[in-house]
Amino acid sequence: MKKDKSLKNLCLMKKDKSLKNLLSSKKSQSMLFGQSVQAQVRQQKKVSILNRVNFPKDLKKLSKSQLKALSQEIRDKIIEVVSKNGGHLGGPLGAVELTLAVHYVFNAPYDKIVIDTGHQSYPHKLVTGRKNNFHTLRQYKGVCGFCNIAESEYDVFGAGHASTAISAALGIAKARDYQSQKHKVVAIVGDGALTAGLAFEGLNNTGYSKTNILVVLNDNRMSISPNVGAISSYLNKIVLKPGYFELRKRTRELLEKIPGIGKEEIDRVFKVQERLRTITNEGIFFESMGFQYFGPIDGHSLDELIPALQNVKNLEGPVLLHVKTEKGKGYAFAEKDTDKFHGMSPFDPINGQKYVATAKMTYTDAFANALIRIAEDDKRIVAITAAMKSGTGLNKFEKHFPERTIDVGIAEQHSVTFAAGLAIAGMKPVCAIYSTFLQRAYDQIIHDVCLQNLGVIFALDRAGLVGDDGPTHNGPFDIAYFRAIPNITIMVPKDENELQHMLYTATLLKSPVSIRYPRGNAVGVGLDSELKKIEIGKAEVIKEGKDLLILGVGPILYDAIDVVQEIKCNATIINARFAKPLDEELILKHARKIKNIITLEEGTLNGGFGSAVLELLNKNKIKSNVKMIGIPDDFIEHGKPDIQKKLAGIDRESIKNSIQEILNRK
Ligand SMILES: Cc1ncc(C[n+]2csc(CCOP(=O)(O)OP(=O)(O)O)c2C)c(N)n1
Repeated sequence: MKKDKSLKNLCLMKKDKSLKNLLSSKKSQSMLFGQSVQAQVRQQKKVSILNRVNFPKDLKKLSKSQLKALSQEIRDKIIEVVSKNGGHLGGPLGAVELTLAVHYVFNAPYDKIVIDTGHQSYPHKLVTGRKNNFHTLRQYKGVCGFCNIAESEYDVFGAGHASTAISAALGIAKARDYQSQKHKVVAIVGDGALTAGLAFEGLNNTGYSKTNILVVLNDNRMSISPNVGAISSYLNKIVLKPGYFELRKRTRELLEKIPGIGKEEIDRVFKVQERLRTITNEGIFFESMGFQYFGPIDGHSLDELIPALQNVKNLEGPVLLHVKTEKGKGYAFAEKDTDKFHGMSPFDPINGQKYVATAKMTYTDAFANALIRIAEDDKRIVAITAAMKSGTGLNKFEKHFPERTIDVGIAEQHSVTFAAGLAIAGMKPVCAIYSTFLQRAYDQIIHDVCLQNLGVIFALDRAGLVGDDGPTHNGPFDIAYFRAIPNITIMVPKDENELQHMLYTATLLKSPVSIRYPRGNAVGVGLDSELKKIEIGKAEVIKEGKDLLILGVGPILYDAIDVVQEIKCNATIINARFAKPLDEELILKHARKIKNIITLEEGTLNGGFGSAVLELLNKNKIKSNVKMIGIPDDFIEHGKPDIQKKLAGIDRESIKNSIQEILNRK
């Protein structure tokens, strides 16, 4: 009671201060403990500017001080919604002023604002017509967590994977020029995204093309973990230039007042001054790439951002504006623990703690623990991540083997060829990459690893459907894309115990291996204390019955086991374990006896495990009733995993229906 009263007083005293200011101050956090964010937000609404802002045109009516107040409200809104729904936090909080300034200076949707990756697009969504639905963020049929062209004309280019913005923006700018249009094109890119080859390819082509385009580099020195690599070190050396653009603007105004000096002469003076400045400063890297470089400026100061953007808006050719921001800006917990607050499951905004503690073992944990065990004995093991150390569990591995943990940045392609180099020279590299992100490295997998039959292990986390992040992050394709390539062994563990044995087995091979496992909690079967070698291409018979043959890979088998028990179906269930090579002998033996067959996988049906079974049956002229259960030829939209599974037809109910349907076939 007493606490509540003091809280109330505090809020009244600080009525003019925003919720964010209150939350940012450590002292206030403890005093605020117990007051719901909703209550604080309600209080905010009394003077809400956000209430009056729906589209970028509304921003242009605001004064600078109103824009500053709006930044706070946007932060409050993001914290409120992400704390309930889960989502990205650090990136969006760090991009608030930058987003407002860009929309203040440019005229979207006429001008095209391309946002890289899109996880930091929440402020953009809030001021481009999606404020009233923002509470549905990442929910099924709700606002998407990334930019999505189907959602809004302000989302110029869809993303989710990093580093595409420069190339896409160049394409958009070129199309504008071909069609004699006049709008501006802006790409907003993070320093993390700049570590990808694709971003460099984009810079290279853009700088050379001389096209009118603005790249805004949002440099917060963070990827998900601290950013790594030479480009990151280079950017860190470039120091802020406070007040530079304001000074420039004032100088111009002064010069314009002097009689006899025309606009052209002033422009010329500024151009020469700019050239001298960029020749001597560290922006020389971008200058050498063909960009006019400006900055760095403080990305949280609207007083810096707005004049800077106005200044570069009408320049000819490729321009890069370097902006320094803080990830998690304005929310003390997110500022302090940037890695954790990059993306969050629902949490208490007052203390920053997640509501659901993950006490259960996840597949990621099982992978990391097994790799640590194996690496203790096998000194050849090197673990590679492409900027996803915590997501892949390699942060744990790094604690044991820092010198054998390598973060290459957002550089999946490089990571695979780098691994190929390690393998050819006697090491045993393990590329721990999400299924969806490995798509980027397909040629490297074929050309650099599989063609040379090198012992690289691909540990594919988040294989299958991932839930709220949606189709950009779903990983349904890996079984199919790997199946097409000679020499590779595709392992699909049904649980965490099999995962550890498969990983161990993979390290004993001298050829490429992919092991795929889903997001989230493992089945909970426990772990054998001894690591076992599994015979390559050997399936496991889980249960024998005469009416139905269920052939599956992965944890989805447990759903089938449950369903079969529930409906008392007399089925043979086989854990195929390997999508390649198949245990042909065992499958054929059962397929010759049982006509009704169901294949099961949490992967695409196009060319996946079920296809492999069909090809085998066809090759051996076995005529069966086959029903394939897997992800259909579609991109499954964002929503909770159970909704996604239902949409894809791989939930228990769908499995049950499929079994009943095939058994009822005449
Ligand atoms: C190809 C690819 N690999 C990995 C990721 C996972 N990922 C999402 S955001 C992010 C960090 C991006 O850093 P930056 O561009 O600097 O944006 P910030 O979050 O710092 O604002 C990473 C690695 C991704 N989205 N795409």
